Amino acid sequence: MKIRIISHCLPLLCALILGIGQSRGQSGYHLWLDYKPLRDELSVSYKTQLAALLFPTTDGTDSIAKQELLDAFNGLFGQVPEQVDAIRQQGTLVVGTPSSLPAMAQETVFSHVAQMGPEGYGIYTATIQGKPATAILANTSKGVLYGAYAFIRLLQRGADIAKVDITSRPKVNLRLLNHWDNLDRTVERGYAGFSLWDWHRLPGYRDPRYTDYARANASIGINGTVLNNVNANALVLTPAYLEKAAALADVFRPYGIKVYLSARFSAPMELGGLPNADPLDPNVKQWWKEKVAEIYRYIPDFGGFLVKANSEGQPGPQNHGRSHADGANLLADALKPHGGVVMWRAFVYEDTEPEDRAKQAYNEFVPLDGLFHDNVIVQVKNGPIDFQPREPFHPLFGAMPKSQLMMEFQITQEYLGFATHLVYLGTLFSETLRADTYCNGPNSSVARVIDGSLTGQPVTAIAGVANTGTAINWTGHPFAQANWYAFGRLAWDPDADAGDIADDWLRCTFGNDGPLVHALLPMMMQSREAAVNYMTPLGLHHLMGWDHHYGPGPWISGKPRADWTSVYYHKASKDGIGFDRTASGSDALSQYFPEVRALFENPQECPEEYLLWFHHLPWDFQMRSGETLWEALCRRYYDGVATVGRMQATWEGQKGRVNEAVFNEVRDLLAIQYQEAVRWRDACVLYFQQFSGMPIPDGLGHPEHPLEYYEKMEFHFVPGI
Ligand code: BDP
Repeated sequence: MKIRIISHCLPLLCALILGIGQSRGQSGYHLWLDYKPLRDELSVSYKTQLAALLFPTTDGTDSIAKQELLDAFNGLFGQVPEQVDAIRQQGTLVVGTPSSLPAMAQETVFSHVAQMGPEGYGIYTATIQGKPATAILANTSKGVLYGAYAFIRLLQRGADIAKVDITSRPKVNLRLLNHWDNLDRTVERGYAGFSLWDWHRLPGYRDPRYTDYARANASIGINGTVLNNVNANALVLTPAYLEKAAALADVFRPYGIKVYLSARFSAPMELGGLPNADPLDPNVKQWWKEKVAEIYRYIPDFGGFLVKANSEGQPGPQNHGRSHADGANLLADALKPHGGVVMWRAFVYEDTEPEDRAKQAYNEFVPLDGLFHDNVIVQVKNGPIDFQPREPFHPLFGAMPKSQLMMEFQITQEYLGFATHLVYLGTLFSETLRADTYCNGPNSSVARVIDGSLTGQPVTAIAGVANTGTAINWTGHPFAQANWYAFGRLAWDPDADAGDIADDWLRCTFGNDGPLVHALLPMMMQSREAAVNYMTPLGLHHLMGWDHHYGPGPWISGKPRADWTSVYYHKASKDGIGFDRTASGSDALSQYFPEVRALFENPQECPEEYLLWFHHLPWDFQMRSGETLWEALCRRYYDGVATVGRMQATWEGQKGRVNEAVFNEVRDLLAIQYQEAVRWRDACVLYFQQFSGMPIPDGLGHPEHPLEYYEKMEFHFVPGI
């Protein structure tokens, strides 16, 4: 009987197993590292050019690089090169450092190595020992690893490797993901499942996925990860959790990735039983000193702490009458002997003060310029409010020349449609990085502030709040992978082009398919502007639903604090809309350098993208297009939705070009995005119409439901809280 049941079930079991296998293969799990076969003619030439591999390995890191090259060659053109220890007459790929290849170190091509620093690499077509070869060279095995991934990317793009001459080194030293992962595995503002860190089974069980995570990050140059939420639980600093964090650090180390932790400022009280956490108290100093020494016993190359202090209820030095500099320096001094850093967040605003929230971080931090110790980096969000679909750059960039400043972007789409909306963030990141602060005259971009080229700051860093989770495709939306990817690439080179990065991502993810890229690249590049338009056009901001931040909520008011409501930010009334941040209003504009002020000061000249961020204007204000402000606002809302409609059509055109599972998933998500975009548009237009008293311009259509319908919508168990 049993046998009969088994034999009956066997086909079903096989189908299930195969189905699961197929679904993982098709799911996007392999990210941009899915080595799909190239066109035949490319394969033929690569087979000849890369017939032999001369790659003496020296440690775990370059061994990973070697295996990755072998896997990539096998996948891309179906050939595993012969491994040799002397250069062939032709067709050899030489990989290594001056010390791993001592017999060749005097060759001309090695002269480039001097410019590469500890993490850079070069890829060259060269003559070595009188023979034509391809070379991937670096100073360190970490550089070799990055070079290997860059070379694979060239192959994935079908590049002509008969003439390559690339030297690349990262412009920013510390390139980190910030995980807002809690110890119970929920992820604050996470939309891709639970935390990747299986704390309960660590350190004993090391999920192979940790290795895949490290590999993905290494492939885009990310070299650090903060494991836990900035709203930190002090428990992460206890031995039980340090042992778990150490296991993760062991997995990540060969991939060049260091582990960091978010530290809770009151930990000396919670864990150490001290009566206070005053940064100037010798007992508190001693506690941190010992705690840090303990951490380094578990994790010898521990990177340091990230701290959210005196912000949104988190404890901090101000609880003890001390400044942010006192707090940061306390931890920095404890870390200093071990080589660790403190990333001290500037995302602060008073609990009580009714001052424009956009001004508060600047007011708090600028007076502290010059007081931070040299292993402190002040971590500043891209804009002065909070990761909105569009914000001007944060006025702190360029305003603290005697301090080290770093960038914090949000990769997870808290305010940009969660993991449901296709919104490519490369353009958002790049817009901020390229913005000119004028702190040192023209060409003082935010990128140049954070890469140290303006200030000479020795420690440079950039962080992105991660969008990864246990979702089989890592990020929930297949296209959200592009945001992780773009973050890494821009962290390496903040001046890189967001379009080139998207092009790379498309080719590496979906195969090197020209027509597909031709169709999808413009779609990606327009996607963020579409989201801005259907959510918060013309400089509006903070219009989202209460607390969970899902969907529109321009009507949110009457909450415990004004600056957590929408009405505080849009200030819509019969006389107009927008937040006056000029001298006649909050004067936040005065925090920028004069050239930037001049750009935004006059509503007639202010770029329309930022108009209502800086100005409160009447509904009949004349836009440059000749429309009234009300008409322009409506048009933007409708344009945003229309763009999503076009994105759907573009995607439909890719049927058969991407695997079916991903095709269907993106198609269905775009349909949800369209519905949600319509809801944003209709809710906002109707809400603002109460004040403008003007009709929706002809030809745009009319919302399906009355405003009340949208206001009454309730959503339960929204992810991310
Ligand atoms: C806000 C998020 C909140 C974070 C906070 C932060 O809504 O969950 O804790 O930022 O950055 O955007 O600390």
